[in-house]
Amino acid sequence: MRTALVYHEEMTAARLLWDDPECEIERPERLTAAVERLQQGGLEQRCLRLAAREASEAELGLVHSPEYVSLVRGTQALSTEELQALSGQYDAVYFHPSTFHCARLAAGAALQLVDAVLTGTAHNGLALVRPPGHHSQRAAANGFCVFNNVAIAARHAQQRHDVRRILIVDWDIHHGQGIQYIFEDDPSVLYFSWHRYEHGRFWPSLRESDADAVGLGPGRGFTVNLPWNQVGMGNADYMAAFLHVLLPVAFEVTAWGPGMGWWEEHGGGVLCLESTPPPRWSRTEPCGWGALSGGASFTPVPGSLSPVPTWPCLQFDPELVLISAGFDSAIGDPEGQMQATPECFAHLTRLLQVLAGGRLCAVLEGGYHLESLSQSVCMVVKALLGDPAPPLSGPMVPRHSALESIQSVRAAQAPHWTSLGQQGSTPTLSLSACSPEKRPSPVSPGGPKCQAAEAQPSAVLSSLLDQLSATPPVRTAVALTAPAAVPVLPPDVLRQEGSAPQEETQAWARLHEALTQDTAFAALGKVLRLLNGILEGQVSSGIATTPAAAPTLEVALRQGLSHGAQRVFCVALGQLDRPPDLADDGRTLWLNIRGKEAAARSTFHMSVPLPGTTGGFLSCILALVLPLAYGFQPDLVLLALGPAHGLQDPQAALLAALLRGPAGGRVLVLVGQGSARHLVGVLARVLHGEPPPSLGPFSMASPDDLQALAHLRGQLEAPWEMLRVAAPSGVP
Ligand code: X5A
Ligand code: ZN
Repeated sequence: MRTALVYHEEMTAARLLWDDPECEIERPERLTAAVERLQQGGLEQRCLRLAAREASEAELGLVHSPEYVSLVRGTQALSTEELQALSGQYDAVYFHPSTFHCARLAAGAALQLVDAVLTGTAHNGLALVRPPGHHSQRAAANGFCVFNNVAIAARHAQQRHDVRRILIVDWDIHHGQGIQYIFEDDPSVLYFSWHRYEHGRFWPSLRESDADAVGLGPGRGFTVNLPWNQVGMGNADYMAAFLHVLLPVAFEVTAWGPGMGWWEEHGGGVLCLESTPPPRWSRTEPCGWGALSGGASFTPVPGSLSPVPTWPCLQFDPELVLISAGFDSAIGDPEGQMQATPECFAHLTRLLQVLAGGRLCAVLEGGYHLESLSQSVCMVVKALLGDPAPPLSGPMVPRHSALESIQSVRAAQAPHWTSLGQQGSTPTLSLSACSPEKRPSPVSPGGPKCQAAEAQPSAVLSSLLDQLSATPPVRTAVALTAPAAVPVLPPDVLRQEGSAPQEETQAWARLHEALTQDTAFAALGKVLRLLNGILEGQVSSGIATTPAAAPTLEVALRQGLSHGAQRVFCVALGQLDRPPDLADDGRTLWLNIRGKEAAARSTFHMSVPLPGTTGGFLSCILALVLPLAYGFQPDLVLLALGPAHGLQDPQAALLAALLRGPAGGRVLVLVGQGSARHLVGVLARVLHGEPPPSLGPFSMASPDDLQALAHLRGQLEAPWEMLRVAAPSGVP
């Protein structure tokens, strides 16, 4: 895992030369503090260090007008008075004689990062830059931003590296209206931004920052705005935004849904198989998907052959992900006034790493609380390096106002993305067996509905220091039963040969007849040893094979609960039943993915059918598995692939990769015998931090699949509020 860190000390040269309370927060110390913290945490040394270069004027011209570039060039020779006068012509901008140089270094750093990642020199990386970029426009500086670093990098990637689809994730707390304007009619760049909005009262107070601004012309649906209408948004709100808005859209490969047209490529044309024209046609150049055939006036006739080859591609599925990584969205920041803790940014990064084969480039934007900024930067770098993300603290209950925002952006985008088609829950009777009153209360602080407490920035920030160093020495271990079934493994994955002590294994084997058999017994010994390594913090995650998946899973669960785990999340695929005599005490959350029925048997025991399509499986992960996992806040995840689990390798890999998130990276995967050894290798690589393999072309969730998920959500969203995609009606 090679992570590039692009930086240049000269970017600290620009500073405010006069009194301006609005601009004084954008200071050189922002960069020095972040870099120093990376060094102290031993993180900088693990990165591939690249010194930033200046972007050329031609490169700046990818986004900015020549007149504007000349104007900024001219500021190098201006007096302080002249600089101040010019700055006053823009909103929240200051110029310094070194601004032109710094801003060219900032854009150049973004370009170098993209070059390193797209040539394979690095897998991912971070550029620490100032001035920031996302507010700047074709011919205007704005909001401390001079050149639009991320937009320039996106255009450069498309022109120089033949990358077509780029996702820009703007998690800065301000709306990057500059990026939005540059790409608003371009379907090849999907721009997602959340921002403090307060119904338009917060800077820059633009109508086009609201959720109903979705892009223009062919770019409709490729601008996704999530306005926060209250301050105080926290980890649960940010995670919900990614799970319920950004990721479904980012993964979507086609917007064809029931009742829409369906085309197939046929030699020189496209055969229309069903009628009903889709809302938009295929992408235009330079995306390389073929020319438009007739635009919006083209009405398909079933059975007819259209004259120009096209391909239905309202899709996303990025080839590169750029993050406008501002940390004014983190706790303590005076601009954002939000509550998300630094480790949240490790989780957001982790979620994005499953896209685009892991080609992820983060470029600094805002972030004005030096301590919060530095820690958040460290968390992103740790995630990029593949280290486990520290568990999220605080109650995982999205705020009412956050759910209203999520609901409104899903509604605004639903015409463009089938995966957002399912709006709020279908009202269902809540679980009678486990109404909130009768439900056993789980061990604090995890589980449903623990009480919200306002996090104190200083306390949160200092406790995080320890976590920077608390990473297990072994990241991934593999324990195999049959030596013949040895998969190809990355070199630093540990091959665990040893077993738990004989007496310990024997004691547990008494639980089940099947565990006393030779190979099952041997496998159990290895599983116990591996699990103990995880529970004691020597190993982060592991995979073990076993011929007796069901009883071995039960032992692993019981051992986990009796050896320090407060809460264990079990995800069981295929024929694996929850042990009937397991206490339903809130310490185990058991999810079966198999069979026919979507059913919540209790708050802590549920099953969902394995969807028939990859798109359905994806929806199941994003809409159900991860919200439950993050809501439960387990300290151990057990993922078991039992007989007839039905998963393709890339699906299993995606699930395992994403399950590294919720429990501090502590995941044990049990693979039943009969699964190909290839699967073990694939799983080992993702647990080790490699990006999961591409899902390939796939069909979106069927209406039945989505119905099953909505049904479960209706049953479960009262206790598991991370499942909500809309604000509950009636309650303010
Ligand atoms: C990059 C960034 C904020 C400008 C705020 C002006 N700009 N009030 O965070
Ligand atoms: Zn900002």
